[in-house]
Amino acid sequence: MTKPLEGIKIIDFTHVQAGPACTQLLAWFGADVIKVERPGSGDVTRNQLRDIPDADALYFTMLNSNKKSLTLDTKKAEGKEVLEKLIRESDVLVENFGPGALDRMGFSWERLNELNPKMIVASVKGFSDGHHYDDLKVYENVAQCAGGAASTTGFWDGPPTISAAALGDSNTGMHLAIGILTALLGRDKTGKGQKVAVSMQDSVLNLCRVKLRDQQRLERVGYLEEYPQYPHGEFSDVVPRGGNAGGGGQPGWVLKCKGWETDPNAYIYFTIQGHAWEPICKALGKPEWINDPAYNTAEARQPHIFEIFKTIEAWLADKTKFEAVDILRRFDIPCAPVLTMKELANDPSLRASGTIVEVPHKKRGSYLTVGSPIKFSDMKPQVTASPLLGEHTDEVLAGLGYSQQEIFNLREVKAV
Ligand code: CAO
Repeated sequence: MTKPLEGIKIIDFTHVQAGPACTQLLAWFGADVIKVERPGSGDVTRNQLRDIPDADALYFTMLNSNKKSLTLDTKKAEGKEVLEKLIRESDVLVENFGPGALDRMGFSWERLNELNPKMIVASVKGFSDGHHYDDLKVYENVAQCAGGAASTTGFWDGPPTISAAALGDSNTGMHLAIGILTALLGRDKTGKGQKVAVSMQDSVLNLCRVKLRDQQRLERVGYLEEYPQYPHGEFSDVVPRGGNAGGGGQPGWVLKCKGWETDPNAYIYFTIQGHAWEPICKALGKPEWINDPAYNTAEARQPHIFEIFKTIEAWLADKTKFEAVDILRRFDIPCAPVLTMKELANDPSLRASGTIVEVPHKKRGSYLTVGSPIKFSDMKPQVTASPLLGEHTDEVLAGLGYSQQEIFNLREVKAV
């Protein structure tokens, strides 16, 4: 089956998570992704948090599947020459080095555009160009703080909190992938490449847009009725942390199920969606609440929402999270068990859909990874193992026209 991105050649000058997540996605969809890595060491994540001595760490393998690896010292003249050849033949270069690193290497946007005017140059940085923090190096949690996620996550009586989801890293990579695909479509029309830049701060903020909504509502009316602070608590002039409250106008909370005393994940998320009030009352065995004016509108429920949640918890006390959801789904109530990574790893539905996949690897044996979360009717992305360091160096160099002797010479000077 022909994959949609087949024929698109990508120089993957990325490392750690934000950039690699982007290029991995493009590789799944058929692009020829050549990861350029420093000889001898490669992407730092190959060594980070290793669970098997001498084998690439899962951090690396789970973000670099379906790629080729070319080792190249791009600070050496011989390495630069190879990179220039590759640039002339490629469609996209993706990088997420610290600010200014590519310029210092001699590959500014102007130079890249001169070498290949059709090439799309895609970058991730912590902050956007011209931002007063644009000289900063940034990792995930820094971005979550800078993008508004941390100040609005957690409980009101605790500190700002970081989400486990990679809002700063992989999320930024997904934004970049959209930018690259858009620029490729643009190139079809204009014949020209362009620079695509995404900052981690902007990408986090994009996912926090409902909190910016709340800031403006707060400034206008002085309170936010869907937050637990309403109506009994106090509001300041900034959006508070709302614990596990539902952010979209449907009250919700994480509720205890059978076994919560010993199992830290024996919980469900329960949402009281307006139109589901009647089925909720029926499910809970509380038909008298259906038409009671103290309960039958969202506004009426809010002052005693935690009393309602307590009643639901009493109903949940003899049900596991799975039993509870099996009952509630019959009443069309939006809810889900709080699933652990172990449960997700073994979930038969996720295995069947290709969202959790087992990938054979030359050195590690097989490992689990998250496959494409995007499903197509005409294509099922196949996940293949991440490359060993430099595994495709000879192949890529030969493809660029280098002879065996020239490749040997490049090795002699440690350029590859
Ligand atoms: N050959 C020779 N040199 C190479 C090379 C190669 N193949 N690949 C990289 N390098 C060099 C770069 O030229 C740069 O050198 P100089 O600093 O001397 O110019 C250096 O290696 C890499 O620098 P860096 O700033 O990218 O790396 P770091 O470990 O100091 O910082 C990070 C890491 C992630 C904080 C930084 O890259 C960054 O802020 N990136 C942008 C934001 C981002 O993507 N962050 C998310 C990372 S995922 O959590």
